This record gives sequence, C-alpha cells and structure tokens, in this order.
Amino acid sequence: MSRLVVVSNRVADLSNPSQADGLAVGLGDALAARGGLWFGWDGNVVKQGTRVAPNVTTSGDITTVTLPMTVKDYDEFYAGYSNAVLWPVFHYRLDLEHFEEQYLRGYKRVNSKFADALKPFLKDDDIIWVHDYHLIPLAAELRKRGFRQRIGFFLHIPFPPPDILAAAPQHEWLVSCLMDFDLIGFQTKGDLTNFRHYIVDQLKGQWSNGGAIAAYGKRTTAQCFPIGINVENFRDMSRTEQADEQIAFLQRRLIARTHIIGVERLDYTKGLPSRLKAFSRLLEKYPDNIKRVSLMQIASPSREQVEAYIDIKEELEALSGKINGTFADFDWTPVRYMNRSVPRDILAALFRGSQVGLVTPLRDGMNLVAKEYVAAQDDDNPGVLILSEFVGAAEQMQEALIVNPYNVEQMAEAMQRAITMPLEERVERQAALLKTIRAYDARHWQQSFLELLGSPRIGLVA
Ligand code: GDG
Repeated sequence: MSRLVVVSNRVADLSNPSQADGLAVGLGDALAARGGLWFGWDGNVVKQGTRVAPNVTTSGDITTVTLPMTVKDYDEFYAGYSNAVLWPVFHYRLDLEHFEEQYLRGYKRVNSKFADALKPFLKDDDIIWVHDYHLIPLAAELRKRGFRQRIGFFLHIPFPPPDILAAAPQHEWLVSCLMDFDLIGFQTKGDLTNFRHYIVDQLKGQWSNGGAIAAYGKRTTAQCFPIGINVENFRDMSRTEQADEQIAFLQRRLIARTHIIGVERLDYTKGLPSRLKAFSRLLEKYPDNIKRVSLMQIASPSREQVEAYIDIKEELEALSGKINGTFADFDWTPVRYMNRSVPRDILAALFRGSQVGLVTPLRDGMNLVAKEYVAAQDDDNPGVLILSEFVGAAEQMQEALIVNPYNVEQMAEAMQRAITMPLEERVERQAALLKTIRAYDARHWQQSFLELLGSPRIGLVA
C-alpha cells in the first residue's frame, strides 16, 4: 500500500486527544490505520524574515511535519484570502467578504511555500490527500515541481452556486486549480451539483456519470463523501464514570429540568444570534418553561483577529446579557454562555446530559456536532436534535427536527416540540439517526475517499 500524506492548513496535536476536534479525530484515524505523514502549519506566527526549518515529530507510524507562518503570510493568506474571502463566499455571506489585492498574492505565495517545504518529504509512490479551502492551488504547485502521483482534495465547507462563487476574485483560476487534483471530494450532493453547474453551464465542460470531468484541457473526478465521526469512541466517552458524575453534578446545580445545548466555534456561519433570539421567544411564548429550561451555549474562540469575528462576539455577549437580564431569577440563569473551549470528554458528557441539541447554522459543510450529539444519547431515553436545513448533515439526518435558522418563530416552536416530545417518538428518531451516523462514520469517509483516489477508475471521461 502507498504511504498516505495528509496536508491541511493546521496539523492537530495527536498527543492531546482531549482537545482534538472531529476532523482531527477522523484524519488521525486514517493515519493510524495505514501510517503516514501529516504536513501543515503549526499555528505559530513568526517575524518577517525568520527562517525556520520544519519541525518533524514521529510517533509510531505517524510523522508530523509542521512549520510556522510569518506575520505577512498570516495576514494575507490566512486572515486575508482564506478567511475574509473564501470562507464567507463559500458560506454564501457575500456581505462579509473583504478582498484586497495582496490577499490573493499571499494565498498563492503560501501555497507555493507549502509545496517547496513538502517536496523533500515526498516519495514517488505516495498518495497525497489535501484538505480544505486554504490549499486549493497546492496540487498545481506540486505538479509544477514535477510530482505525478495521485493527489486528492476534500472540501470541508460548502461549494456555492456559480453566481455566488463569482464574488471570489479569480474564481476561474480557483476552479482550474481544483482540476489539477485527481479526485475532488465534497460533503453533499448539493455541493456536487453546484460544482457541476460551474463546470457544465459556465465552462461548457464535460461531466459524465460517476463525476468524471473534462474542462480547461484537464481531467478529474468529483464525488461526494459525507464526513462522519468515530461513533463508538464518542459514545464511550459520554458513558464513563466521570461523565456520569458530571451529569449528576449539573442536574443538582442547575435547577432547570430541561437542558438545551449548543456547541460550536464562535463563527458567524453558526447562526448563534438567531438561536439566542429563538430561545428568548420560547420563554416569552411558553412561560411554563421559565425556571424549567436552560440553554448552555459553548462558543469556543476562533479566528479572533478577523474583523467579522469581533463583531459577532460582541453581539452574542449583548444578546445573552439581555435574555438573562429579562428572565433570570435568584436561583435560575436562563442562558449560560461560555466563550471558551471545553475538553472533548466534558462535551460528550454535556451532550448526554442535555435533552435538546441545538445545531442551527446558517450554512455549514457538514456539522460534526450534530453527529456527536446523537452518538452521546441514551438510546432508551434520548434527547432531541434540532437541525438547520442548511447544514450538510441535514441531507442525511432527516429524523431530526429540521428548521430554517432564519425563522426565529419556527425555531422556538421546534424547541417547544422537542421539550414535550413523547418518549416513543424520541426513541424512534434516535434509532434512525444513530443507524445513519454509524453507516457513514469517519472510517467510511476516509476509506471510500482513499479507495477511489487509489483506483484506476478515476479521471476516465466516457
Ligand atoms: C469544518 C466545517 C465540517 C467545538 N467546540 C469545542 C470542540 N468543538 C469540536 C466539535 C466538533 C468540531 O469541533 C467542530 O466541527 P464542525 O463540523 O461542527 O464545524 P467546523 O469546525 O466549522 O468544521 C464543517 C467539518 O469541518 C468537518 O469536515 O463538518 O461543516 O465547517 O468535533 O465537538 N471541541 C472541544 N472543545 C470545544 O470547546 N474539545
């Protein structure tokens, strides 16, 4: 079997699983199963002109190679083109796009630097798997340096319709760079359809069954591979003795009978203000819930240097303060809003101890929190998942209560329905959801992608 080389903007710290996010666990699994190399940024920013050799660490069969980024690269590549242009545009938020010419130069420069730094570590028969929007030009850069081995790409975020993508300067160039990969993976059928529209309607390219594509004089294959979680691992984490103690402690300390939970990175795509407004509306419209229901919202800090993230943080602080000011009593706090990161095992316990899981982003590639919430539930007395229709997970998880995250009134109604849902219906929905997340787990995701990337079937246009 060829060696697997994973390239992503950030490399997770595999020695600290309690902080690992869903993606790190999924990729860590793939590497643990076949060994290999993981290459990317170490998260540090250094002064301009500092020359730092890549840091190489080996643990068992896995080698990680990481390097820091200069201030200029951070500003232009990471905070700039990646997170002030591609992230908002790919999430349909053209209002939040902020483009400057040097961002694009920085984006191209860092991808070229990544290719240079990766080059000495590559072997001829490696199979390379590149992740996410930061690294779209990486295959083109590696090809320029003479690499001919298979290179696959997986987009973790949505792929927007052509009219929306058109707002990203040099979108034609981006799509032509995608065509340098041998396999392009998307989260959902919807994303794949948007990409097909771009290739067929815009570029007049060829698209055959199985996603074989010809355009720009290049050939590749595109398919969808919905990402999943390691279900049993997360389930086990939610059922330890420590988790039981954590849940019992919460039930003693918080007088509310029903706990609603939301967990995400603090990001404007996650729909947090509308969610808080919907919770406020629930208390207003169904006052029986006062002192009986509370919302715990964990919003872990994210991209704090990017302007749009500063604004959303302020908005959330004001909103949670307003709800607590209006409804709180001496012995009851309606909203517990935490702007910090929580260890993964505590999250698992909190999910299991919460009767409602709120996952209501305005747009999301997949959303692993929805799957983690389901994995953690007790099958004979499960909680209810409320899920936005605009997350990738909604394509698979139709047994959740599906809501429009822009409709505050509908979300409040869904919360009331979840709180009062009979046991039989909860059990039935949970069984169906658990079956789906087990069938499409992290292993299925990485195995199906890597199997196709390694197969002779790809790139063959009928
Ligand atoms: C991108 C796409 C796609 C969150 N807060 C804490 C914490 N988390 C963990 C969650 C989950 C992960 O982070 C978040 O994953 P999501 O999928 O929900 O969202 P993104 O971070 O936006 O991820 C997304 C994903 O890539 C994978 O392809 O699904 O659509 O946007 O695992 O539990 N983990 C810990 N403490 C926290 O406070 N330990």
